[in-house]
Amino acid sequence: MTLCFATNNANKLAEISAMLGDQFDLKTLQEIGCFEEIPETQDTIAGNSRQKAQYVWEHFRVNCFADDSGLEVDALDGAPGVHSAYYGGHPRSYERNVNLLLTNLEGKTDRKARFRTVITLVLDGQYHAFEGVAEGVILTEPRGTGGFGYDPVFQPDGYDRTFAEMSLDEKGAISHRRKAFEKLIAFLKK
Ligand code: ITT
Repeated sequence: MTLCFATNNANKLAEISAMLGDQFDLKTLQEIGCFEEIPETQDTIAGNSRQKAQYVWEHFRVNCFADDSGLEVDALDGAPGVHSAYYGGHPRSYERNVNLLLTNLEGKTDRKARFRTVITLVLDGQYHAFEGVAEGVILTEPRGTGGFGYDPVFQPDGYDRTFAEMSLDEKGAISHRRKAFEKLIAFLKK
């Protein structure tokens, strides 16, 4: 079956094609002729993931899936959430995002947070959503150099290291994205 993954992120594409195996003919956006920037204007992570998948289906009539992720912090009423990528302003900067997060959490004792990924799959016009969550806490200062984004300040529950202090494989085994992808793959292989 031909399936497009609506992302321009090469790391995500490599990871998912390894998980999918050769049962699926995975196409990039470029391979289906989509060179434009796909709008992400919804106010939820689930909404944005659906908007991206719907865009590809409606403009190209290709079965596809799209993901969207973000960090939700309890003491900030779920922020940065859908705004995770540009929390610290434009152009996007992981460092500014982390600094603003730590500033906004100064003096707060509730440090609970989670990364959430939602994947939307469109198969012949039918929509299916798959969610993955990684629960943890936000530290008071960054630790580690691996990963990306908020990884240096996010310590998953049950660990005494941040995502940025883990190897790619270690983070990959417990990440929000992995959990959502596993649900997608179980559904596709059914
Ligand atoms: P796309 O091009 O595929 O949209 P992206 O970098 O915008 O890639 P996401 O939509 O998946 O990535 O995530 C939005 C933001 O949430 C991202 O820029 C990070 O700041 C943060 N984020 C998501 N997953 C993360 C992770 O595993 N570790 C740290 N930060 C993460």
